[in-house]
Amino acid sequence: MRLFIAIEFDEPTKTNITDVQRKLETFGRGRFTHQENLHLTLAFLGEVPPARVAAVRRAMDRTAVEPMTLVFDRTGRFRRDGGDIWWIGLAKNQKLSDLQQELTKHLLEEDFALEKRPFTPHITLARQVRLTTQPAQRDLLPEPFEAKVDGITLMLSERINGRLTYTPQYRKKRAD
Ligand code: 2AM
Repeated sequence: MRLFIAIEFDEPTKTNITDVQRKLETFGRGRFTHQENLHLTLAFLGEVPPARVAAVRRAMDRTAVEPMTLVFDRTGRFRRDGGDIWWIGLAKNQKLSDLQQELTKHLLEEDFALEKRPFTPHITLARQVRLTTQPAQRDLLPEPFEAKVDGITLMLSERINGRLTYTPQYRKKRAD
């Protein structure tokens, strides 16, 4: 099973993100993330045998999810030969960094091999993007918006009839 742990968003937040996608679309072409797939990845597990799902759940259960508010305040791109990846990013958030670090620690304690690359919180808006004009930040995101974090979700990633589909496997709610 291809698994990752992510923060899901409510519908108003997804609408705010798709508004940014629609603006980006006016500058060129790309493969845009479907609205239902928009999420923020905290940990990417890759291929995991089904028998290890219980260990992932234990790691999630040991991780305290404090109430927090995310602020989306920037857009950017990762340059790629086949077309760039465009993303929306977050203002620095200590609670989010702590959450990601605590989750990572508990996953390592359960013997999951995680990549050691630094955490760059972002939501992928589109891949293989080729733009005819470069937008200014204010063209895509005229003003920041916020989202509350409700919990963390273990997601299964698979292709169903050629469509990338994420299916929640387990949710750990935030502490109240
Ligand atoms: P991306 O959007 O930047 O590609 C499901 O694939 C989720 O896991 C996506 O959020 C994706 O981030 C992330 N992901 C995929 N491969 C990853 C990797 N090797 N390391 C970290 N995150 C990864």
